[in-house]
Amino acid sequence: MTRETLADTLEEIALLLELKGENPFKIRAYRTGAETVAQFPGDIVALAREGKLSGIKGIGDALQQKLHELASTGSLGFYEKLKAEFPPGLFELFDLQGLGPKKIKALHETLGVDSVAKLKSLCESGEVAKLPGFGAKTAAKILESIAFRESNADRFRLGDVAGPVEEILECLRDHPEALRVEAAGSYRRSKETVHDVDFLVATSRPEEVIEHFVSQPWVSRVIAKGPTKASINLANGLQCDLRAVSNAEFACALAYFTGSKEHNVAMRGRALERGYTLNEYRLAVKEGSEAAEAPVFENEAQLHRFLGLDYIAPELRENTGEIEAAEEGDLPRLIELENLRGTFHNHSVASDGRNTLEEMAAAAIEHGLQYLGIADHSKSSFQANGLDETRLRAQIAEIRALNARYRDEGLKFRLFAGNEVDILKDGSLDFDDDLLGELDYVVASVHNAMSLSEAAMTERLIKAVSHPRVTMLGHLTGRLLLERDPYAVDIPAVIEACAEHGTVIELNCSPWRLDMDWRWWKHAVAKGVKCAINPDAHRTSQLEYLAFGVRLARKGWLRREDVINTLDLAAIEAWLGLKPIT
Ligand code: DGT
Ligand code: CA
Ligand code: ZN
Repeated sequence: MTRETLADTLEEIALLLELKGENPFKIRAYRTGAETVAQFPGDIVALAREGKLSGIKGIGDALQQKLHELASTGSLGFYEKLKAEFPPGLFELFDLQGLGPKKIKALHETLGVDSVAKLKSLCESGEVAKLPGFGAKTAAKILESIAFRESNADRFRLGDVAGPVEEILECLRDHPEALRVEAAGSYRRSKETVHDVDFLVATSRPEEVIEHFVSQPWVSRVIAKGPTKASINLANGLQCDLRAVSNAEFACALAYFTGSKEHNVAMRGRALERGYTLNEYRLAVKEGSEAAEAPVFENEAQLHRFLGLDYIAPELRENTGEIEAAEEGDLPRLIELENLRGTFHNHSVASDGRNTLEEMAAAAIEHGLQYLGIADHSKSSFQANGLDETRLRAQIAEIRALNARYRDEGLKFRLFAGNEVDILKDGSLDFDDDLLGELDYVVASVHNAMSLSEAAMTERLIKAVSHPRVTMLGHLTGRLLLERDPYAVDIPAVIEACAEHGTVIELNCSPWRLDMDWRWWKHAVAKGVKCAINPDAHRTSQLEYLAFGVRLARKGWLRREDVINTLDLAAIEAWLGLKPIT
């Protein structure tokens, strides 16, 4: 049980009570409770477990009971009962962009909307447009977000599949007849979204491993099962395929099923030029060719070498120049998670984060980081509880005091006082230059007015990244994977401006964003732009997002030296123009 689960549960209860039309005071009590739990300076989970919450302002008697039950048993009867009062389809509506609890409540009560399918047909028939507070424009917007959802219905974010995939890998590797097990396909290539996951096992007893695979508790449906392969669905709809091959076939099979298709086609062509055929099982001498017998490859590196190539990391296999580079010995040495020394874009309870500065710092230290940049929202992001000048100055002071304490404790760790400053519609920043100058660094991001024309948006971003106080540009395109398209913007022009002004571009590691897109990094680096790999963590556990960022950075051909937060504390202080804390 974590602080986040406690707070999230209270918040969800508030939402459901709102849908039920309960008394606003009761609803507010849950919201306040959620906030209090999130921001409480001590170990709130232990206090809840031990039933010692009395006297904490913001948590009334009724909530104390519920928090105690949740923390000590892991579930809450009241919450489960409440959820069961609603049709399960209703919860799908929460995922639609631009539909808040108030609108959902109105739709549910007046038109009986209890699923996305029903909402769609009522939008199409014009019923929704007639509702007070909706109108034709809103109905059209809803249809748009439903269409967007449908067009992505069969894709999954990397962040949503990574957990299950690692669990399945572990389970397959546990089988005594499984000699080698890997996940291949787009997952192994670290695509930001995947359609399905392709597992591969080397074994001499395929039936046994296949049986093991299809009989796990997480299998919600067996789509197909044969002697050497099987396909299943997980509860969330993700399809997982398992193929069994012999140990001798494993290297070629792994190369084939990792793809991409375009990469495979080029590799097959290369084999043919040398007198060999290459398929999903082996490299073989082409009929009529004089070429020497091909060996059995133990791993992909041997196969690549045999074809006259350096080993090509899976992330690079998109046929975008990796084969040519491997031939020339020109492949980049890709960045690794262990190379990161700190990170810059993180939130705290001061804006919309879940953890205090101290908790965030402790988590960063646990991750082996030497510095953590705090970049809470600025005042215009009022929906995210953005900080105004007074609160930001107080936070800067709080960070300075914490740093003094870390120094006194002999810790080699520093919090940097930054801010995620809103880029206003005209490209100006949310704070004046004096305040920006008091910060250690500045992340500038767009959070509103996203439907500007491409020309206006490009001008807006160029103006922001040209500002001398802006250190880095946050989530360049504003996309939310499978949810919201990137806004229209001329990316090369923005990269050009960043290069000219020495502004870093963020690779936002949130699995919803992974923005700037991996396809642009090679170009950005060629222009001399540096990358910052930032988790945009809103809670301590989200520092884990760094791993996704590194996967996508590798996909973008980034090396250690291209990423600014691989610099150690002393080097980054120098780079930011800051004096060490002594
Ligand atoms: P996904 O699942 O759409 O996210 O993307 P992938 O790349 O995982 O594609 P998938 O699952 O259809 O196939 C896995 C790999 O198998 C793919 O990356 C390359 C290989 N493959 C599949 N079909 C073909 C094909 O027609 N030709 C060649 N050369 N390779 C293929
Ligand atoms: Ca796949
Ligand atoms: Zn942001």
